[in-house]
Amino acid sequence: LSQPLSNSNLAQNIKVEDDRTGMSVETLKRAFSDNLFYVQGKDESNATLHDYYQALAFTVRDRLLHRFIKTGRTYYEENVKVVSYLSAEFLMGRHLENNLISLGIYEKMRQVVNESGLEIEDLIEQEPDPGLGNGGLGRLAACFLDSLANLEMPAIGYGIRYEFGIFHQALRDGWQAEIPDNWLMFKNPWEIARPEDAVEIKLGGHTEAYRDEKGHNRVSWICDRKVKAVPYDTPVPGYRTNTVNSLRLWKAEASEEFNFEAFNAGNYDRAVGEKMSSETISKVLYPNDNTPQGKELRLAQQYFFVSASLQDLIHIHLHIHPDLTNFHDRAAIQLNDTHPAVAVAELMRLFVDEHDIDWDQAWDITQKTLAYTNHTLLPEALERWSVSLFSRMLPRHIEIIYEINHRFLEDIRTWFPDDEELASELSIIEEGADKKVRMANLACVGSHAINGVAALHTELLQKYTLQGFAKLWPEKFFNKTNGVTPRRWVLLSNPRLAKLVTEKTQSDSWLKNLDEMRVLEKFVDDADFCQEWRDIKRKNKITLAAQIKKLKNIDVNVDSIFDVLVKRIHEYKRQHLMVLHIITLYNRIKANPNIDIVPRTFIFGGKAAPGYFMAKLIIKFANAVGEVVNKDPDVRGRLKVVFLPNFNVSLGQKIYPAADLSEQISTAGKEASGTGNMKFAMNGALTIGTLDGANIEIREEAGAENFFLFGLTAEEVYAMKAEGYDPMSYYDSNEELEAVINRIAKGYFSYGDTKLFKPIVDSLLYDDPYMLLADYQAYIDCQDRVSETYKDKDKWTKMSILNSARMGKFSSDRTIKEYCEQIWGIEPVKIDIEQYSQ
Ligand code: B1H
Repeated sequence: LSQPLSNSNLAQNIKVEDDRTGMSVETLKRAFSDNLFYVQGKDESNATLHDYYQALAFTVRDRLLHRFIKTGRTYYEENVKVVSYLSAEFLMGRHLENNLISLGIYEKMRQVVNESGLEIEDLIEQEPDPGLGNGGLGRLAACFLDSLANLEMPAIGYGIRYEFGIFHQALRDGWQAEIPDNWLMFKNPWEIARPEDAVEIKLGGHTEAYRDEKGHNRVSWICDRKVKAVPYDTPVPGYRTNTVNSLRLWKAEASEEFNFEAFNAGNYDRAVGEKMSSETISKVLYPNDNTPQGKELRLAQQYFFVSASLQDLIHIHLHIHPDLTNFHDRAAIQLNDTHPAVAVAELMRLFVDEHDIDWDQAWDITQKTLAYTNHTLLPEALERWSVSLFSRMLPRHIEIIYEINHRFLEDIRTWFPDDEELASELSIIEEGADKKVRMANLACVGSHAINGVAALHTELLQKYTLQGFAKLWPEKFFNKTNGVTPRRWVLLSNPRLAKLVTEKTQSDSWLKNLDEMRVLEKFVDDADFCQEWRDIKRKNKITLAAQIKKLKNIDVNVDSIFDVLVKRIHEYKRQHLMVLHIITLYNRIKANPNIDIVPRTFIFGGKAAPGYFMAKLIIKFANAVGEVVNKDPDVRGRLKVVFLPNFNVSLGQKIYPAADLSEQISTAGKEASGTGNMKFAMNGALTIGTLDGANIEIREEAGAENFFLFGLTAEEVYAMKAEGYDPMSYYDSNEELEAVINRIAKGYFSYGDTKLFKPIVDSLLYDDPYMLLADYQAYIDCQDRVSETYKDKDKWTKMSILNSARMGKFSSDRTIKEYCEQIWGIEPVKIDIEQYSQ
């Protein structure tokens, strides 16, 4: 999977050798059995697979630690500027395999494990997939941390150590069932608790004005609750570098002080109750993607991790510097969406109330420090907190927000004297019976940089969602097209492809510079290479087929098109459009059982938010159609439908490399970027997609002739909506579509029950907010072109190679370099290990 360290041309600067750091097979072997004995308290006679996993994990962790410690010390001693990535989600995926490849000891460890009569893959499978995120936004944060360490950039990730991550999805009778994800049940070998760095977080209460000894008017916040935030650090290594950055996640615990008070008052019950209610703050990840949950506890989570992280940063700064006036020169803080946007108010509170900096200077430092990434165009996804809830929980912050808003609107009224409409559009407070704090407006006003996550998305943000701000401060706006890490998404998930690329490029440096994959272009007419390329895809499909057999007991044809749609379930992502295509093909077969059809395996995966009725019904719909299609003898195995349960990072690693066709079929203008689209294309899948999000840029890079494009453009969608969109007219004028809808409506996929899928049918016919019917025929025609093309093996192979070869732009390394240069002002820092080990 990866070359031994000594053979790598990237590893020359890693030279450390002692009992806990040594990389020789002999040392690794000794460490492995030592850890089994002394950490797990087991030996070969009674160790479980999980014990072996733990022993292996600790063996690897030991080898990260000196780099980890040295990295932190270097940042501190050299007093460098560090970027903090604040995110409510980090969807890291399994650590063990990634850490093995980062250190370059995968093959040696395989040997060590084999000598114990075990397979390293079986131990890797023992690690729970840490699901501390919902989907693309959380996974992006993880790819960014990987790239930051790979590029040797000083960085820290700050988030929440949820005790329960995203739920485990089971499918029962085709319906989603949610099972709690108790990922910390066994010890987590990758985290190190740092209780000595705990900070106090205040909540609730009221504020009081007072005059300080210098005669200044000040405000103090008298809270009615305190919780303790305890940090847990997880090492984040770069690929073959000495840099090991930190992901610092906060766990909520009862504050000793408050507990003690209740306890002393003889109120043991209250003390215990308080402890439990404090700990609920970091108990569970809210499982919504692209729709915020306006729950009190969610706001508490946001404030909790933001306050803890900012206090931590200020504390570190004051260790080195006499005051905070140069804070922005040493810290860049990125807000991953508005989930941490309360940072604007909290940083002001810390500066003004706690550190006695005057308002204007505090505001200047705040703006220079913060930057905001927007991830969505869906209006319903923009976070707005009710002022009354906000005031109850954060009474000082609401005052600060009103003050920020007051000063901001005064400026607006000076610059645009007669434009009250502009003032009310830009106001951080939405007026009305139930006043709201608009978190996106707060983030825009408090940041020096605002960015979207793909070219189209940034354009639409400036034109619509944030147009007032874009007109006011055009210089604040940036586009930073997303990317994904080729370490996890090519090397780890597709070792066969990685090996071929390394052979052909005669180096593994493409993993650090994905543009080097372009070299593959020169092999597109090399018949042997093309055969190798097909063999790899086929082997990956066989591996996935085995997984499908294991999980679903369905036999699939590995020579069929693996047509894949995996992502969170959402109406705008249009999973049900793919189901309409399946039914279309099914109808063609039913009408003419001998019809010539290119065999397809339709693979779905994705979780629905537990409270999202339509999304859950779409899961049931895909499963119900699959059940009918899979068992109909007329189909003769030419179509198979598989819904893989519990799509997550580790399942993704098995799916992307086995896909022939990547479905990226959101309504144009709805998907901010997408990142799965990039993972598929890197692994040689061809995309069928709309002109949405990063699809547009993927098509530009791959070449229009290597991309299956269909559907309305974003502008056409808006225009059609403005004119009055009538989905029924498509149904009335398209026989194939009519037959599809009728089959659903008549209960063919629901044992005659015409009610079950009525919400889907009605939504499509009478409303169709995501315009499936408008795009239906274009999609079907495009799918017919896909099938035709697939018959021409040489052509398909060539298109596949060119897709992989041309995805260099979508390495998160490129994205991170742009953020570092244009937004954060961060530069690489070399970590010298030799010096440390003496
Ligand atoms: C994305 C979210 C999101 N955009 C709210 N917005 C959440 C919003 O728990 N919440 O409240 C959770 C997630 N997630 C995704 O971000 C976009 O839909 C993708 O298009 C994009 O690729 C990804 C990363 O930028």
